[in-house]
Parts: sequence; C-alpha cells; structure tokens
Amino acid sequence: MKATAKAHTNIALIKYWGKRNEQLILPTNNSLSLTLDGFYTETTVHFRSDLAQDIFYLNDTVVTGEAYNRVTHFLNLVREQFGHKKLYADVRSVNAVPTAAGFASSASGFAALASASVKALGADVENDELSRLTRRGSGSACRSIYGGFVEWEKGTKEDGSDSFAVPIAPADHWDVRVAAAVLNPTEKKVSSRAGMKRTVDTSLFYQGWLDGIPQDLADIKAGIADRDFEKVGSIAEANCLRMHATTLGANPPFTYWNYLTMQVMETVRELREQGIPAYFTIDAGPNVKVLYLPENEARVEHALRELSGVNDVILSRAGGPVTYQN
Ligand code: 2P0
Repeated sequence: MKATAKAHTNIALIKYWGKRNEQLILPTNNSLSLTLDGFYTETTVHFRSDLAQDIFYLNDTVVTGEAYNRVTHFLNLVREQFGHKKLYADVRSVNAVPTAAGFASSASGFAALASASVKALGADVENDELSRLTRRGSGSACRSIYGGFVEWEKGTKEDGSDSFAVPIAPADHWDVRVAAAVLNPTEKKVSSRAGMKRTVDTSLFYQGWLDGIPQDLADIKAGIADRDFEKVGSIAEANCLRMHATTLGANPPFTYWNYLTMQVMETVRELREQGIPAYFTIDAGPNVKVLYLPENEARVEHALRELSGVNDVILSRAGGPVTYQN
C-alpha cells in the first residue's frame, strides 16, 4: 500500500481570493492558473498496519506542529472516504519549491499527497474526484492535478461536490514562461488563509473584486485560446491589482507588498515601454512573478537581476499534470 506522486505548483492568473465555506474550502470565485514545471513536490505515501499514527517527513526532516496537523487532517479525510479508518501512513515529501520564491508549496504539496494517498490505497478515481479531494487540503492545490492552464470551478452546492478544477489547455498549447523575482526576505505577516478571511469579512472593496471576475475569466480564456499574450498578461496583471486592492479596504487594512515589490512592478512597466511584453502577478507575499514569452527571456531576466533587493530570479516553463512513479 505504497505509491509515489509528483505534482507541480501553479501560479494564479485569475486569483482565488476568499472562501464561502472555510471547513470545506469552497471559494467565492472561480480562479484560473498556469501549472509550472520548475516547482514541484514528490511524495511517497506508505500505509502501514504497524503504525499507531501518521508520520511526515519533509526534505528528510520530521515535521510536527501545524504542518503535521494539516497533513493528518487531510489523511483522515482520505481514510474516511476510502474506508481505511485505522490505517496510518508514513509520508515522505521532497519539495523542489524554494519557499523563498513565494510560490505556495501547499499547492504542489497537497496535490502530491492526495494523488499518492489515493494511489497507495488502490482506489480508482477520476481526476475531478481527485481534484475535489485535493481541494480539502489547500484550495489552490486542486488546480495542480492538471498541467497547463487550469480553471477551478467554484461550484454552487453547499457540500462542495461541484467545486473542482478542470483543464483549459495543456502545457504544450503555448510556451508562456514565468520569472520569479525573489526579494530580500521579509517575514510574512498575514497568511493567505487569514488574509482572505479578513478581506471577505471586512473589506469594503470585496464586492468589487467579485464583480470583476466573470468578465476577466471570459476574456482570459479567449486570450489563452488565441495565444494572445498581451490580452492574457494585461488581464492577469489587472486581476492581481484588484485582489491586492481588497486588502487595503479591509479592517484593519494590510498589504502584502513592500517597496521592493513596487520597484519590480515598475521595472515590468518599463520593459513594456521598451516594447517587451511582460506582465506581473503577485500572491499573498511580496515576491513578484513576471509572465513573458521565450524570445524575451534574456531581457526580462537581466532587467530583474539588475535590481538591488532582488536576490535571485527563477525561471519556469509551463508544467504538466500529476505523475506517478509506481
Ligand atoms: C491563488 N492564493 O489563487 C491565490 C492568490 C494566494 C493569492 O491560493 O486556505 O494556500 O489552503 O485554501 O490555496 C493561497 O491560498 O489557501 C492562494 P487555502 P491557499 O493562488
């Protein structure tokens, strides 16, 4: 009862920002992402009858506390769903997602954990069921089951049965790339989970955020189908700015940006003024990710590396779906 799965992280072009049900992790809006090749988690799950509790190693180090609790909580859901209530697991994960890059390692982490667990139990599930299960570990993880461009349908049912990801276009549809500008480390003060809750509960701008989503989704899907980079990039950038605007309207107000974040945003705008199509997006932290096309890779990387305060620039292509090693 052992299996290994590898899942890639993803970057949201239309952001998931807010839950309608925190326990079931049901979002208030559809989101759309690009799975990234460069960042992944590989996880082996071994259900063993001799264990009295789950054990979890991340990069060869035993994990306790909140991160362990999230894993066992998720494994409880898996055991419940597949009828193995007393069978505990030895979980070994290797993360090739540099945490400093500001990519959510929870996305690849829970996608790999869910996939390996289900496979280890010998369960035969379709991808939409796997995505639905993965969502319970971390919302954005449900998109990492698939490669390329992926939409997470928020669904409308209270039990969450219609809230899962669907593939829009595979990675080989279009060679869009992402550069992650890694800024000098600053402590993350508001987690994405806490930040989205505060925003939903208190932000005067939250309804405005929701109102913009349907048009953004329709337009970006048309842009992806047509491989229209300026359309896709400008929609993603505007959607990111609107997500971050909601945090300024929250009570108490907060922002994930620092001055270096704004410096990178300005550099991306300057690249555009020089005729290089590049667009930024930012998640629940200060680091900036830049979308660009392959022919502009050297110019984009150079412009980012020139900035003082940028510690590293990590480049990635579109990535594929979950894969299994055995
Ligand atoms: C996203 N983010 O769509 C958005 C954009 C951050 C900003 O999904 O509470 O770790 O586990 O469902 O998925 C980060 O939130 O939150 C996230 P939970 P998650 O990628």
